[in-house]
Amino acid sequence: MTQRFLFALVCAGIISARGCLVAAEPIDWPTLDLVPVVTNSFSEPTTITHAGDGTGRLFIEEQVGLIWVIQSNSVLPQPFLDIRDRVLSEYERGLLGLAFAPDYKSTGHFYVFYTRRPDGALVVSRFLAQTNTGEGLSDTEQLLLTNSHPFARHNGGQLAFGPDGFLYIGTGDNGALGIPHPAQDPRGFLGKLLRIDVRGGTTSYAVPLDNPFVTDPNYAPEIWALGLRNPWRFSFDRLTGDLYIGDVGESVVEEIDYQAAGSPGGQNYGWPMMEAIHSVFTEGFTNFQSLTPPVAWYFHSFSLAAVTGGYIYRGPVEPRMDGIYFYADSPNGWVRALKRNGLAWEDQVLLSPGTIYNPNNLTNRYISTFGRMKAAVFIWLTILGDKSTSFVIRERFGRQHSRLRVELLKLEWRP
Ligand SMILES: [Ca+2]
Repeated sequence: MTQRFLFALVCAGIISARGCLVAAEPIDWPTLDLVPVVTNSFSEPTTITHAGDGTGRLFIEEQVGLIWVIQSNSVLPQPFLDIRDRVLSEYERGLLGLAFAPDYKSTGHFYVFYTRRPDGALVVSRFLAQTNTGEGLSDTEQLLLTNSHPFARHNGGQLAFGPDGFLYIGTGDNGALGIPHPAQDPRGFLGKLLRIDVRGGTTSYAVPLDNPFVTDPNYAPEIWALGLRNPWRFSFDRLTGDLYIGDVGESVVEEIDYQAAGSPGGQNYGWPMMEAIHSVFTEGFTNFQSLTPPVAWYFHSFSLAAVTGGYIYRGPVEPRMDGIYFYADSPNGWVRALKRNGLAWEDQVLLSPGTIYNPNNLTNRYISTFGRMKAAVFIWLTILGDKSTSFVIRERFGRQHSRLRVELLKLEWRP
């Protein structure tokens, strides 16, 4: 590894950002509160999103294969979609992603990511919602993409439409080493960010002509970026179109990857050769300059840690909240803020486990996922009843501990 690359890595990080670049004015970080949205408890929530149709509905996806609707702060009695008959839900597997088409209001199209029965393969499908009732129709499934995924770990699962109107899909590396490693295999879909064009709505999908590897016969043309381990939540800044990826680390470091709006794609985020500035499996690999390091990372001496990627807050009301990327560590229960300040990235823990919303004064909780609707950012907080088996959610997905409550909370600022 070259000195220059090392310097670039260190300067991009949280700890040394101020030391490497001349920072702008210090960031005036907000003081956060967490406000309950509904009193209902949910089971293994994986996704919080909205349809962009102006109805104000929040959609809550449960790992087992259900999608619920929250409207006016109450949960509707009937699920929006029930596909438990085809979802394999165990460990990290299940119904993991949901994205509504940008033209959902006129087409009724929405997309889900799940692991299927019985083999656990990754599936991305299109469904149709009934326009009069707004109910998703489970018998309208149109399979777009599948990929074998023999192990239960590292499925990825995020779906999101980019500002370019294309559907982005985050896949995990399957949790097993191999040659080539899945995340570096140019032909395979695992450990990648994929980008497809589903706008036709009738054919399965098309590959955008400006995908980075579309003319390279060695690559699957759907690949937008590679070298990811388990991108548990990526999101676009709805103002700028910048992309943030929370990539769950092995046992030492967790990271946030970044891609500026207008990027041509093709980034290699480094797994399994590197994670953050930490070398992992480098045998036979020398081209470290070709890797894109994260913009933020945190080391942990404890083995239980897993980043949960979140969202950028954009809203006119509170300037201190604007432009902050909120993310979390699921088993450690804190909420963290990342913000670009001039050329530097600054990072701050805004809610530590000691101050997090915790009416029962329990110490064991995790944050499984984030959501956003307009000028609001939401999190799931799971409060557990026992501490001894507090596995990382993506490692065990809550199958081995008793939980007292799973709460949907909104991030608010204290004036
Ligand atoms: Ca990486």
